[in-house]
Amino acid sequence: MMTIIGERINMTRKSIREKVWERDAAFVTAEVQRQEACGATHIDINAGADPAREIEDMRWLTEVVSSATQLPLSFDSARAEVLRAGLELCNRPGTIINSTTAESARLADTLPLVKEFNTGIIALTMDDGGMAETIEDRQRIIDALCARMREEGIGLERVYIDPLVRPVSTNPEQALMTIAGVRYVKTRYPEAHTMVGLSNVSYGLPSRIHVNRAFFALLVEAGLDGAIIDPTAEGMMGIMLATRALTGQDEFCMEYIAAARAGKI
Ligand code: THG
Repeated sequence: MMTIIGERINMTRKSIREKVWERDAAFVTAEVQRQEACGATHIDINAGADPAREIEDMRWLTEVVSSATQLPLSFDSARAEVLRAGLELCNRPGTIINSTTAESARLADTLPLVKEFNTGIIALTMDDGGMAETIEDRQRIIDALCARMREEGIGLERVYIDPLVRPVSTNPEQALMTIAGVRYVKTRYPEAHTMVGLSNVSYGLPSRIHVNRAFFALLVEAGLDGAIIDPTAEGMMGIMLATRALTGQDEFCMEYIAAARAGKI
């Protein structure tokens, strides 16, 4: 099964930000339950609108989201104290820390949390030199991340490598390089997982949903096994499940059929 992290509880979205600051629990609850009904396996929480309020917003969101669903959460922040605030309130089996990078300060902050709370961890292909640009950058950073996780005793089955999705409108090679990153993880570190924040790919383009869906299909063919998406977006779960069936990743189309019967697609 694919890991599908529902991305809608993200305070960089204006509509969510306003509702959270109004402490509108009913609105947030409905957003969570809609994502779950469409097949999310995790709910991402990103409270990163105002750094001065991020901890208290993360606490409030964690309480509301964890009351709305039994799904495990994905705590989305670059700040360890914010991640800790969420983890102290809800740490179900399957919980994911989103995210760390290969930057030395970020690893030093987040890996102790991964061990203390026994969570999964999403690791972005960035290091002290910045964001990975080329395929070689991505491979080098993936190697460094996996080596560090092993040294720390963090099994790669808990690690989700995110080879960074960049807008295809700014560089025509970016989408292909993300796909190559997924293939590299799958061949070189088969126990590890892969994860992408899919919608960045269509940033700056009109009718973004087509680009998102096509990219999802290509990534799934390459072996992607996790994605941060809006599972309520038209056709997203359908194209993922269809691509898995068509590429031998869903024996007898069991997952496809189950999702259709459950009204998810
Ligand atoms: N990798 C990892 N985590 C991530 C990302 C990633 N977390 C954040 C982000 N990228 C994925 N989450 C979202 C959440 C919401 C939106 C996009 C990505 C979103 N965007 C709309 C847009 O881009 O136009 C609308 C914004 C709005 O409503 O204001 O909704 O890559 N590990």
